[in-house]
This record gives sequence, C-alpha cells and structure tokens, in this order.
Amino acid sequence: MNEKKTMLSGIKPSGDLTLGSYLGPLHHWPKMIEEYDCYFFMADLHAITVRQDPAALRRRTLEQLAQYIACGLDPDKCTLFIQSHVRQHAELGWVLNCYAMFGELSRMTQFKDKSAKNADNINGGLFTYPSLMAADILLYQPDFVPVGEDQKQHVELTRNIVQRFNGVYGDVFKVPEPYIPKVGARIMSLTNPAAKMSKSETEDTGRVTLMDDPGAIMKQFKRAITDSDTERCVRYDPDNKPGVANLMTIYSTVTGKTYAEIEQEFDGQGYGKFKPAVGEAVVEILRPIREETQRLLSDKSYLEGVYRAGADKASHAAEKTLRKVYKKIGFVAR
Ligand code: ATP
Ligand code: LTN
Repeated sequence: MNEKKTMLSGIKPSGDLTLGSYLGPLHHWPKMIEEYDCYFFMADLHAITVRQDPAALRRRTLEQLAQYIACGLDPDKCTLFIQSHVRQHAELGWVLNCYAMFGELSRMTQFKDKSAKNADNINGGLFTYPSLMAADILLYQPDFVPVGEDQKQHVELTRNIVQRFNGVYGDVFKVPEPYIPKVGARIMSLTNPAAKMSKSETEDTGRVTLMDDPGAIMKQFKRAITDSDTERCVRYDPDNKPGVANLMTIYSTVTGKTYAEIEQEFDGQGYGKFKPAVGEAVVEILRPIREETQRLLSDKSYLEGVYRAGADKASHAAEKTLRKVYKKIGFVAR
C-alpha cells in the first residue's frame, strides 16, 4: 500500500529561471522527493497567457526540465513532465472554469498585475488562469502544494473550488494545503527591492539567472541596491533597509547562517565586503547546477526519455481523477 503523501508544483517557462525561482521553490523540492510522491512540471499552458516567442518557449521548457534534474530532482524518484503533454489539464481546466466565479477570479492579484503590465493583451486565459492551476493541482489529489508567497491566493481559490465542487458532488477532490517556505519565500529584484525578482519582468540588472556565469553574477551583486542611509551597516531591517534585507535573505538561504550570524560576520565592514561575499556564495551554489544543466542539454534523447515517461505516469494518475469528475457531473461515458 502506498502511504506516501502527494505533492505537486510547477513553474511557467515564461523566462529563464532566476535565483528567485531557485531559492523560492526549487531548492526545497529535492528534499521532498524522498518523503512524498512528487509531481513537478513545466507550466507551458500557463506561459502562453502572456505572448511568447515559440522558439524561446520551446528552448526554455527543455532548459527548465534540465534545471529541475540538475537541482536534484531525480526522474526515477519523482514525476517530471511538460503540462501540455498531459491533455487532462486542459480538460479539467475547462470544467473548473464553470465552478470558478467571475468575482473571485477578478480579485486575483496576479490577474490585476499582469493585466496592468500587458494592457494590450488582457486575454481570457489570463483571467481564467487560476482554474487551470486548480486543475493542475486537483488532478493529482496532492496533500501539499509548495509555492511562493505570491501563489498562495491561487491555492486558496483552488480550495474554494474544491469546497464548492465537493459540496455538490460529494468528496471528489482532496483539499490541498499551500506549503510556503519561511525563508526565501520572496526574493526581490537586486535593483528594486520593492519588486519580486521575476523571470519575465525584472530588468536584466536586477536579476541573476541559473545559467549566468560567475562573472555576470558577481557584476549583478556588486551593483545591487543597498540603501542610502548613513549608517551603512549590515543589519536586518526590511522596512528601512529593504535592499540589505534582501541580500541578507539570499545569503542566509544559501549559507544556512542566521541573520544574527550575518550581522556579526560583517560587523563594522560596510557593504564593500558584504555584497561580493553574497555574490560568491551564490556563484558557488549555482555553479554545479549550471554545469549539470549544460551537460543534460547536450543529451536531447535522455531529456526526451524523461519527459515522455513523465507524461505517461502523470496521464495515468490524471485520467483517474478526470474520469471520476466526468461521471459525477453527468457526462456520458464513451
Ligand atoms: P513570471 O515573471 O513569468 O510571472 P515568475 O518569475 O514570477 O514568473 P512563476 O513561474 O510565477 O515565476 O513562479 C514559480 C514559482 O516560483 C512560484 O511558486 C512563485 O511563487 C515562486 N517564485 C517566483 N519568483 C520568486 C521569488 N523572487 N522569490 C521567491 N519565490 C519566487
Ligand atoms: N501559477 C504558478 C505556476 C503554476 C503552479 C501550478 C504552481 C501553474 N500551475 C500548480 C503550483 C501548482 C506561478 O505562476 N508560479
């Protein structure tokens, strides 16, 4: 009997993965594959809610798969797949659209943000994005959904959909819990600590990608915004020194040191020592990931084998849920 709990998460291949993608969700995932039955995917259906260049989307989807593996997601121990390969996502997404309310979809912060930023392309997919995300989740009946802070609202909407759906049809879906890591839940842009470091929106100077070489990473950290007060000391004070706090969060997540230890380490040294030290720690954590990703990308047939096997496994699990849903809502079985 399989008593393992189930976990699922995904990232859109809408830009090159950043240090935020790594320290937020990705680096927590490898620990989970030993303990849980895990599904991780490239959310390409979600990526097209914003216009994508086809060649870039294809490249980033495969690169993201290689990065998942390079970060420690062993394909023999978890299920890695490309969302569009498992057609049940689109199918259940449609059904759940009919159980998600216009009012609640209108309240989603991500929809408001993305609409403001893509005023010439506020398409239906951008609006109904959370129903597709609910389908991603519910197809696999996971206990937990590890996501960053910004996705909590979508997981909560998923829980509302479950309650509404189960209220009518009985216990069809398990109610999923969001799982949000405390440290690293929100890594900010290096040049604008008020904005999340995002893979598609942060300007190049404010982010570090997983494929950046050491020179590029060091350059970004050296020019990172700290603060303009006269104190110029390394102290954790997110309200008054958000840039320093962000660098401390990065350093703490990468090295495992507490904020107090970091304050002590750089006591009396100003930012001249601190910024390159954070850069060096990041270089060392990203180096093996970049090298392994490059190696995997040169082995296309291996990657193909991984995503095909992953899609088969995921479809099998997803089909079980979809069949149950179709039956409950009254569709005629084929
Ligand atoms: P986009 O720029 O295309 O909107 P994004 O960079 O914001 O994308 P997502 O694909 O929306 O990234 O996020 C994938 C996962 O990574 C989500 O769980 C999200 O919360 C998390 N995440 C993204 N950026 C960060 C960040 N800077 N800090 C912590 N977690 C993050
Ligand atoms: N919406 C998420 C990506 C995503 C996801 C999911 C995360 C799509 N489907 C299912 C967890 C579970 C984002 O923008 N980060």
